[in-house]
Amino acid sequence: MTDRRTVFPEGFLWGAATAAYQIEGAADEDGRTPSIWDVYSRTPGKVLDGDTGDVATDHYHRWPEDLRSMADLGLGAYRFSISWPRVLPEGGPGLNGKGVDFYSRLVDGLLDRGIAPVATLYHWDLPQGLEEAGGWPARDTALRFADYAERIGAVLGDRVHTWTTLNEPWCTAFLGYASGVHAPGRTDPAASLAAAHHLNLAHGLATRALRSVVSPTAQHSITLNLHHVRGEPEAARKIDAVANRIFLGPLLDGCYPADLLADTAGLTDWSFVRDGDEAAIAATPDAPLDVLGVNYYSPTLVRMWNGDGDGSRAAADGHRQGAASPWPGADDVEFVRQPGPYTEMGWSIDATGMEELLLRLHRDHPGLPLMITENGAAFDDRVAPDGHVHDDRRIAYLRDHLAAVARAIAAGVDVRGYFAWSLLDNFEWSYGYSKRFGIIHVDYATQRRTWKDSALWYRDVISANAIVSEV
Ligand code: PNW
Repeated sequence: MTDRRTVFPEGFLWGAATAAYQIEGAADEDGRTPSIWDVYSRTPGKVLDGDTGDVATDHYHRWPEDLRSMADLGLGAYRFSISWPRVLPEGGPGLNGKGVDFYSRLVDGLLDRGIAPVATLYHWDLPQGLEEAGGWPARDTALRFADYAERIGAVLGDRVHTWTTLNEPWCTAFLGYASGVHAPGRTDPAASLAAAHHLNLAHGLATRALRSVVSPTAQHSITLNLHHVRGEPEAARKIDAVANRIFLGPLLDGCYPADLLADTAGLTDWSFVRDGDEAAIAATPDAPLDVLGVNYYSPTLVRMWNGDGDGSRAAADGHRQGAASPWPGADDVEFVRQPGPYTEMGWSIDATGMEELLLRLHRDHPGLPLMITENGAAFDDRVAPDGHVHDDRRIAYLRDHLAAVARAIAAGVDVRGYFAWSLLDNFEWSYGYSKRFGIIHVDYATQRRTWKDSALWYRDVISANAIVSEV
């Protein structure tokens, strides 16, 4: 038997990702004040089974054990997020020492083990008070975010390898303010478009504020959940506009796409975009986007609504049935159920979508370094009687998607790294603890961690810097 190896470039960054509210718990400890997710998850009927992030995986207390797992996996990088209301509690005088210490110890622990800290400033946990003052549809939230970025940058900026301003602003704007299946649960399409703009502005202001205080060698980024859209050209164009180009346009081309403005003209006149905003958002030579983070799980298939389809009109695969649409301006687009196999989320498994997405980004934005900041799958994992978790389908998913990354790299796309979502099973937002994305299993009754077979497999990939298959 011989080995066939798909080798990755030297220095390719192998990582795993998490987010603060999904793993930390300790929701009311050491001065942390509520975020919109605390309020939303504690509201009956919002999250499956009434689950909340109050305890989650208790990572706030168990981080030394989790750090040992990261080291044993051989991770080159760890992507985590900083909880805004933990480090800047509501009504406080400024930075909360205890909250900052938690991240400071984590960062030092990562560096001691040779793991690069990749910090995201916003993975959806807006301080509740800022929501009550208007939330992301209000311009002031962007200014407050830049202030938060500058303060935390000033204390961690000498040690963090990569700064990511926002995780998936599409989810924040459209699941949070249009379909309402994420916190804060508002269903106002016009407000969701204002939120998208203020998220873009928040990125632009914060990334510049950060640059003024952090190490000049730090990398700066944003992470988008770009949709790889297939199907009828007009339907695909509309979804591409309101899913992808609403963020890529101002960031990389310096303006919002004209077709997006036309598609949404019945909802808003976009007067929340003020003179100078697009320049404040755009990546420029003095404030470049050093790397674009891309989260990919599944492709999207669309067609124009004809009234009798079996797909769900303006509600994507895997979205809660009966919820409002997260697609302002695209009510006439229908989302078509795709061929299986599917993950436990109901998301179609198709690695070619990731390869095509990477090629498209390379074509549209040549020279832009990319990083897969999330990729993974939820399956119904159980600890077997032999004490192991035999998650062969996750291994196949990760292997096929890594092979897709390797093909894109071979075709000339500059992909710098890959982060598995997620290091640990965790609080999967409106699905609570019912969906397990981890490569490490968590028994929530005991908080016991068990490496799944996929973690053992990933450790071998990392140490070989290659996918090895027996042929
Ligand atoms: C991402 N959608 O969320 C997030 O960054 C993670 O926090 C999350 O756990 C992971 O993917 C798995 O869901 C998404 O409905 C949530 O299109 C929803 C969607 C996309 C991404």
